Amino acid sequence: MGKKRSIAQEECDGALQVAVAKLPPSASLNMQNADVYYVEDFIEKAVADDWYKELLDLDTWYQPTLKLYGKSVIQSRKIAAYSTDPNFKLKYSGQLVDMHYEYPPLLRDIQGMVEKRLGVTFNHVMLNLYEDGSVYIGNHRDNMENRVIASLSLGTPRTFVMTYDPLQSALDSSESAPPKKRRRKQSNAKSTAVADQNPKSATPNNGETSEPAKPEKRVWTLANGSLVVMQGVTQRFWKHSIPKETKIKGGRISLTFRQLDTDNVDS
Ligand SMILES: O=C(O)CCC(=O)C(=O)O
Repeated sequence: MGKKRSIAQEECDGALQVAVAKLPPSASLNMQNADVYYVEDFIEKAVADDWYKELLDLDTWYQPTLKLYGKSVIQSRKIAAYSTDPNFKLKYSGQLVDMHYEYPPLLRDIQGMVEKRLGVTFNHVMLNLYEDGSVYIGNHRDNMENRVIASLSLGTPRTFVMTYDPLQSALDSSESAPPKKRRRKQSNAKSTAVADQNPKSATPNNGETSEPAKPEKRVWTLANGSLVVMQGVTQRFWKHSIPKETKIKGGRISLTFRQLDTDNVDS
């Protein structure tokens, strides 16, 4: 087993702040206790369409069976997983992921392009296939050992929801000041943030009424060809999801590039 460093140690030596350097400050979503970026036009739509079609033909897609409350459930999303290390293993919901070592040429090129543009390297990519709007991913947080996650969207736009839901341990170790005030529109994502768009997802209660505080949410549409980067302490404080949107008939593929700790096999 490899030694685990605390999040505080990682923050101190700056190891978590790896993708920021090459992203424009305007891409930052300025969320409290998070380091999240959104670039709507990371790649051209025509290119994204071509890549979507080619990746759809991969012969490595499969629908994992997950264990939920002791029952076997087939996940609605198909996935395909690749790693840069032939010995690399990963568990997802307790099940070993069907990991492939040799990247197909297109995937290798895409990862190389993302790495160059962000100034970071990745050792793993998980592709998620949402065949239509009935396919979704529930509210979850990624493995805390993920230092940086970059997610490229291809195909039909889907809604992305981030919900403030800090782990107690994160709150205990956080010496952070009161939440940052949300700044007005610095990127396209902010202009569609739910607080502006959807009255149901209210901002936190200011303590002046008797209503319970609602969790803070950020909601925006992941465009065809867009990139989301989540890094640093984000996973400790926020969950994320792609909800069902049954009216959507088109498909989407996300490519989630990660820097996983090779000593840690749980996703
Ligand atoms: O498809 C996406 O953009 C999100 C995927 C995701 O949440 C994950 O792989 O953890």
